[in-house]
Amino acid sequence: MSRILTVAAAQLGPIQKAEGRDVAVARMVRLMERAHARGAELVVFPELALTTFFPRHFNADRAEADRWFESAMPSNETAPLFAAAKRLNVGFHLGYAERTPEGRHFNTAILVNPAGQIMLKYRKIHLPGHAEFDPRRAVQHLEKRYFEVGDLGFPVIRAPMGGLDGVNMGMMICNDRRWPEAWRVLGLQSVELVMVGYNTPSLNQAAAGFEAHHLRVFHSHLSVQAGAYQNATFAVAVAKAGTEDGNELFGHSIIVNPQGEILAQATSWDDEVIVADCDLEACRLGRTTIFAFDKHRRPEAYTSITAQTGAVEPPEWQG
Ligand code: CDT
Repeated sequence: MSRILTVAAAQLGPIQKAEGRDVAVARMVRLMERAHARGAELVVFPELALTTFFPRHFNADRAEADRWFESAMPSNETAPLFAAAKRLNVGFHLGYAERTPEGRHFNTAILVNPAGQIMLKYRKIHLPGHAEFDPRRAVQHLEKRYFEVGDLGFPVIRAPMGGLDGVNMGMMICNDRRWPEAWRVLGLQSVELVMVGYNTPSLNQAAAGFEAHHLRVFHSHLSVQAGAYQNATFAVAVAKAGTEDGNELFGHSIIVNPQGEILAQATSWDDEVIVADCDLEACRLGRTTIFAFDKHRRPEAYTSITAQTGAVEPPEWQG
């Protein structure tokens, strides 16, 4: 019997540095309405969806960056999102910069049900970039300066969503999608839908070697499609897109099925809704055959994955 959840990826066009949360939230409410009109029961927004991607901007005084963070969720500024979810009877996923009451800082995502309850929170674990100003880079990527490494693991929750009594839902954020370990930890919790928001520049600014431009989107899709296939799950990968503060972010948001096929893809670099009917029963084939983890995994051969961080050199052949 099919279990269909209609899911929307609500891609956001650029949010400029000077634009307030009110501008972003109004656009997001409009996207929620458009998604609802197309039958969506769950709307997925990108990473750091309320502001510009501020880690590209250096603040010598770390505290000055606090203006990009949310100390409360919901707040007066984000309350319209929760109200729209209630009015339209849709759930939503939101990425934002979180400042805790203790003054800790995280790159965070939440899953909210139509009643406005936060059902799941994730704090980004694989923080890319650097902590200090890098003069070699044309554009900074200071996630390691502004955020702590997430402390919630990769959580999955089973909860009602849309017309379904229980959906196994998990989250990761942007750079996490490139790490198979993140996907597998979600897979080991029988995830059926992975939500991942991203802000990915169209150009590699690391100035550490040549990377052909077209490979940027390819690597993003490759990672999401492989992660979905190898863990027998649906995945929704949602971008912030377009030219933000003079820097281009690629869009190409996608919804992927457990075979790794793209069901829907955004084509603009602006606000855009894509929708797909996800029959969660389709997760069963992979997880009962080639990726039946309980039958085929060999954790005793994987110990280096948790015991070591960097790669070591192999022994030399003594022929
Ligand atoms: N936001 C984010 O994680 N972006 C990274 C780009 C890293 S470039 C230093 C990504 O993996 O897409």
